[in-house]
Amino acid sequence: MKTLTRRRFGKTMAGAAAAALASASFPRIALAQMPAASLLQFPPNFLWGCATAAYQIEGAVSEDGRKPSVWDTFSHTPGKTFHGETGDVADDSYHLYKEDVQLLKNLGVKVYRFSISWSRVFPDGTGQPNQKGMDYYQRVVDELLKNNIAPYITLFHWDLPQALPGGWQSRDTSKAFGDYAAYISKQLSDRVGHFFTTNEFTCFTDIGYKEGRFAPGLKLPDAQVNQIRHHAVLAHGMAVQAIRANGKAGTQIGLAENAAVCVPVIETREHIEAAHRATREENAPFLTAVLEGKYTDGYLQREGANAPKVEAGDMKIIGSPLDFVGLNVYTPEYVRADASPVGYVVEKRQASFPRMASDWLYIGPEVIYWAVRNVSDIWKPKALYITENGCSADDVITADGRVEDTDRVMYLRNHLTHLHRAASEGYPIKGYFLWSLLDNYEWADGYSKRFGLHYVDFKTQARTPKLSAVWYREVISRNAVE
Ligand code: PNW
Repeated sequence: MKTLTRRRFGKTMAGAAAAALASASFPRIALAQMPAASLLQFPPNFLWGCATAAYQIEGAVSEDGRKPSVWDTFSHTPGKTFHGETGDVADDSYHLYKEDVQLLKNLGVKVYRFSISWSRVFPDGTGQPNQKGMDYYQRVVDELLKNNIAPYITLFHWDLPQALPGGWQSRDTSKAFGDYAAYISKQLSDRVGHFFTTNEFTCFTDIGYKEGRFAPGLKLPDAQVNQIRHHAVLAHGMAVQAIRANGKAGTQIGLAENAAVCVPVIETREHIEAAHRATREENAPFLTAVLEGKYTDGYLQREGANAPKVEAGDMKIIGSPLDFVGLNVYTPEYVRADASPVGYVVEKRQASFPRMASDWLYIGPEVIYWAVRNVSDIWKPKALYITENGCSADDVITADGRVEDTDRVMYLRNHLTHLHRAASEGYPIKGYFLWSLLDNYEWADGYSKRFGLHYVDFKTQARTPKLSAVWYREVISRNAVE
């Protein structure tokens, strides 16, 4: 009964959201009035999009045969998340997905990145697929295609099936991930052209198994953490091979990684070279391993006896060639050249360094330029996407339903200005996925941090476009940032 009410209300409100977006309350300036030269034009066919993830938006955690993931278990463990909040309902996108596709359509995006909940499709992680779970993603894909939005699918955005013994501590999980990837690519690659294997290695390895702030909430010693990291990159590689073997020919495969982005303190040759060295070393267990098919000598020396145990053939699997690299870009690391053996130093952040509403979200818009440039210069990927960028803000909704998030617009505008620089210098940047389409379950921060272009009232599920949604629609329609 409660769900029905919420659903009906949500439906009405998605219509209302479209009306608000189109209404005179945010007057549009006629494009003819804008001197074209004042706009930073993106390349033709640049792909503008939004991103979300399953556990953060779907809710319906025990519907149609879904079984728990480690995030269900973790969020239901007292003391682990803000006010004990869980993803049980989240944005109820499991039921409201059609309305959410309309939000995307109203923005004018061409691409949408979302993730599949592994335990919806394989409730036990392996074994028999759950048809009803798979049907949901078929419906989402159909709805997107009907609205001319290309689906870009993430296979794993942290919600590991709880049933898998040992989680990422077990090498069998890597194999299970490959099998799951094979099944999904068989089911969807006729209509889905792009797959991301994993999202952000550190967040489900280090933060989950070493710091304990994310699921499964463990604090294991370094040797075990390094082995977990190895299983994670191995899983990625196994999935790449599984999709190549089972997906339609030409399916594009990559990953979405929040690589450490090393920004040279000053744009001079010595600091740029230091930033390149730092990029390889700071990402050694993850992106560097994936793009080079080996662990750096520096990483192996630093870890010594704690280094991962690598079986014959693993590194080749991990280094399987990719069609593109996806980068989730948030916070810069400022790097300077140094005479030490590694040849660089990562600067400490001053207390006054500006940040957005999440305490880790420091603002340095040039981060997005250097993310693209460092990765391109070092590894020369065929194509790059920004798979996430965006920010939390202390949004306030007025009585008449307006969210004037000028701080988020400032954040986004500045980042896109620096992304424009990367595109205009010829780096192969194909698209940008803004995090996020709508406010959602922000992991351990629960619902206390809002990243959406649409404000969500979590009691009613009403979605309201913020000023940033109106702004992003302008960016997309002009293919330019001001
Ligand atoms: C990413 N940090 O997570 C994730 O891919 C999203 O699911 C998430 O909602 C978004 O960014 C915003 O947080 C991160 O502590 C979470 O540095 C934490 C950190 C970085 C990224």
